[in-house]
Amino acid sequence: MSRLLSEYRPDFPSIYRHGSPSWFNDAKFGIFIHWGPYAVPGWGNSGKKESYAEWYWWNMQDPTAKDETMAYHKRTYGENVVYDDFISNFTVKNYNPVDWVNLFNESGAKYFVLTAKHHDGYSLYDLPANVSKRTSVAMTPHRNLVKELFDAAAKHQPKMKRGVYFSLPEWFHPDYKKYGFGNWPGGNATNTYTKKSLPYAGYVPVKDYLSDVVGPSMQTLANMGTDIMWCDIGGPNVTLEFASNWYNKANSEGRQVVMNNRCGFPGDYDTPEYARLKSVQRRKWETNLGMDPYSYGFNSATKDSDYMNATSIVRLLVDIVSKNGNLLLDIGPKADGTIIEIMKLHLTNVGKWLSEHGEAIYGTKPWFVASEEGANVRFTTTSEAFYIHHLDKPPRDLRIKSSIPWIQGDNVTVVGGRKNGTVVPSVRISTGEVVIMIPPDVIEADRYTWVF
Ligand code: FUL
Repeated sequence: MSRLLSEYRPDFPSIYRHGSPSWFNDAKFGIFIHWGPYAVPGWGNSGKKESYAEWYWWNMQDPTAKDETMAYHKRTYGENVVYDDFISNFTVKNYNPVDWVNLFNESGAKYFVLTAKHHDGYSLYDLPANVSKRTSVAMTPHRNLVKELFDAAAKHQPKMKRGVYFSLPEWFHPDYKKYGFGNWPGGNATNTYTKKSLPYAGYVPVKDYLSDVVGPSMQTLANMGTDIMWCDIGGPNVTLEFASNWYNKANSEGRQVVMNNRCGFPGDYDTPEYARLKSVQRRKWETNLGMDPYSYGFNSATKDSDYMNATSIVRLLVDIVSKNGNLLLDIGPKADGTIIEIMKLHLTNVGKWLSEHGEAIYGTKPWFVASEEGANVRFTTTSEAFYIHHLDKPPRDLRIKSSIPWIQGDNVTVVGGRKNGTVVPSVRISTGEVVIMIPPDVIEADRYTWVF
C-alpha cells in the first residue's frame, strides 16, 4: 500500500507542509477567552508588575516579586485561604454559552479560543480519571464548560470556528518537575504565609507527565472537534505525534485545522503578545491582547474607562489586517460567567462597524510592500477591489502617494457609514500621487476608520 501524499507523518519535514488554512486567513477577527478559578479573586496589579490576573497563583507567592499580590491576598482573604480554595467559588452560575456565542457573532468575530487549561492546571473540560481530576467536571462547577461553548457554536448560524488555548506545562503539577521549564517549579507550591506545602487539588499520580497528561489532554480536545489548537509555553512536548494524527483525522473528515507557534515548534502562525508586527508578513500571524490593557483574565482593578473601545479596536484590526495578521481580542469573564457590560458595548460597536465595512476586511489580502502609507493610511485588496482605510477622520484632500494606477476619475466610492456607495472624486496630480477629494458630509458620515 502506498502512502497518500497528503498524509502527515510525525516528523518535521512532513509537519512543516501544513500551513494556515484559508478560513483562518480570511477570518481576521477572533475572541480570546481567559476563564478559570483565577477569575474568583480576579485581580492583577493593573499597569504595573504582576498585572496578568490569570497569574494570580504565581504572583500571590512569588518570593521574587514585590509582594503586591501577596499583600492584596493577605488583606482580602487572609493567610489561610489558598489558591485551590477558589475552585469551589468558580460557580459559573450565570454562564450562558449561547449568549456568549451570540455576542461574539455580533462583534463580527469568526472564531473564538477558550482557555481549556491555563498554567494553574485546572481543565475546563472532562478528562479520563487516570489523566486528571483537576477539572471543571470532577470539581466545581461539575460542568464541561468547553463542550458547552463548542455545542453552542456548532448550533449557531452561521457556524463559528472553535478553538482552545492549552498550556503545556502546569506550574505545580507534581509530575512536571522532571521536565522543568525555566523557573517553573513543578510540585513546589507552598502557602506563602505559613510556608506549608500545598496539595494539588484533583491530582492523580501518573508515570510520565508528557505521555500521560499532555498527550491525552490534547487528544481529548481534538476529539471534541477543536478547529484551533492555541498552545502556550511550548517546551517539552509530544506535539509531532499529536499534530500528525490530528491533521490526518481532520483531512479525512474534510476539515481544516490550525495550530499556533507555541506547541513546541513553529506551527502555522506566529502569536505576538500585546504587540503587533510593523510590516507586511509573508507568514500568517495573529496579535493577541486583552481589551483590558493589562490582563487577559478578569481584573477587578481595571477601570471601565481603561478598556479598549471600538475606536481603538477597529484601528488596531485594520492595521493588523493590512499586514497579513489576525486579531485575537481577549475578554475575561467573571467567575459567575458574566461578561461585563462595558466589554459587551465595545464589542457590539465593533460589530456594527464590521457589518458595514466587512468587505474591506474579511477575505482580503494585504497590498504587499506598501500596506501602510503614513500614520493613518492602510491598504487591503481583493480580486475585485482595492481598499484605502483612513484610521482617523480623513482630511478633505486625502493624498495617496503609492502608485496605484487604477485610482482615477470617478471610480472611488465610500464603503460603509451613512454615505456608503457615494462616489468621491479623485485627481491624479503625478504618476505617483493621487488626491481624493472628500466632501465634509462624507467625513461626518462615518466613525472609527473611514474606508474608500
Ligand atoms: C502567556 C500566558 O502566560 C498569559 O497568561 C496569557 O495566557 C498569554 C496569552 O500567554 O504566555
